[in-house]
Amino acid sequence: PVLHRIDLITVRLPFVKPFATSVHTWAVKEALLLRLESDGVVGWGECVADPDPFYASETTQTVRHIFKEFLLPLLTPGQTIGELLQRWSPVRGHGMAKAMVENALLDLIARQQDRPLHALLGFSERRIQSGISLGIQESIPALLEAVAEATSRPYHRVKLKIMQGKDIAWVGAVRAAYPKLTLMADANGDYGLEHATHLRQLDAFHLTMIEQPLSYSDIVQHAALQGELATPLCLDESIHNLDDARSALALKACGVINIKQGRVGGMIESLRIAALCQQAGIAVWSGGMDETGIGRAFNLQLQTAPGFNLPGDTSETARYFNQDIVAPSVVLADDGFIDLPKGPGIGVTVLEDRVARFTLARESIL
Ligand code: OSB
Ligand code: MG
Repeated sequence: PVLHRIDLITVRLPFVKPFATSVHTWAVKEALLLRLESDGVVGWGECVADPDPFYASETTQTVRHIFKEFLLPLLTPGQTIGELLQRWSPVRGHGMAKAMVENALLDLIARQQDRPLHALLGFSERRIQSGISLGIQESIPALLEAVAEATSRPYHRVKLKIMQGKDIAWVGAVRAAYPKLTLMADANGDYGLEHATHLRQLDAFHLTMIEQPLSYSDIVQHAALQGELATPLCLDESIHNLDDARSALALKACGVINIKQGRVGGMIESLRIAALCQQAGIAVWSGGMDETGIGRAFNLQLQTAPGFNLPGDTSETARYFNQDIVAPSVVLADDGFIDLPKGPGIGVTVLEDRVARFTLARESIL
């Protein structure tokens, strides 16, 4: 498309509650939004990078830099997304920056064609499974309270964040109180291979999987750990692209991959990873990065693709924000499923007055 306006907008939305993990506690959602306009049609992308490098090495500032200096100059009217991704291939890494731009272009193109994004990608509408990720709590009673609140809504599965010192007894207490709950744990890389015997105690709680127990940069030690545990491992931080997924499968490092489209470079790379995993009989699901309604809408559209058969981290808007920047909000139906929003593109309407209310900085690039 011919772009008539390009804006980078930094927004900061207060979370309903701070989100604590083994690596950091985020009290607000600060995100970089990309707004593209062509002949009055607007497409939006949301970058999943945080202002800090504690989940991933990219930050909102590196994304701004890579976008302006290296990605934007390679954008030309009339090129397909496939051609663009090919032209971007000399830019190593920076998947979060690439995803932001790819997302905004896909939303724009789908809106220009007045079609939902899933249709543009070739997938039929389907209802999406839900899941909730609970941050690390102060105490076991506080955790049980958080699980009680989560299970008061019909989520298909609950994920507990764990870390050293807040793990076996904590997950065990939840399992004892909820014998039938579909439950998993996410360590965000807090353990080492020397903790294999310790982590093996989690096998008793029949978790559906343990996400990223070991380092964000490791694949091979996960393979060794998987050999020691009955519970399937799931990789999140370690998977940056299709090559990483191929390495993980070849090494039998995991039984499941958490595909975050915002982390792996966008929707197209996500579909490649999902197809590879499907061929290998490995389950995938869509993770989340506590996105605003823009990023979450992309995650919903992605889950119409084949292979996304496990409930992911797509939760109701109300558990993240009192006020979001899109309408409609994500709400679970009585059976726990999420109905895709109906509109063109990512399906939701971006509320520009809300965006303005939460804007920290706005940079007009074109
Ligand atoms: O590790 O999956 C993670 C949120 C921020 C950073 C990392 C992670 C998460 C989540 C929550 O677990 C996902 C969500 O609810 O969007
Ligand atoms: Mg994770």
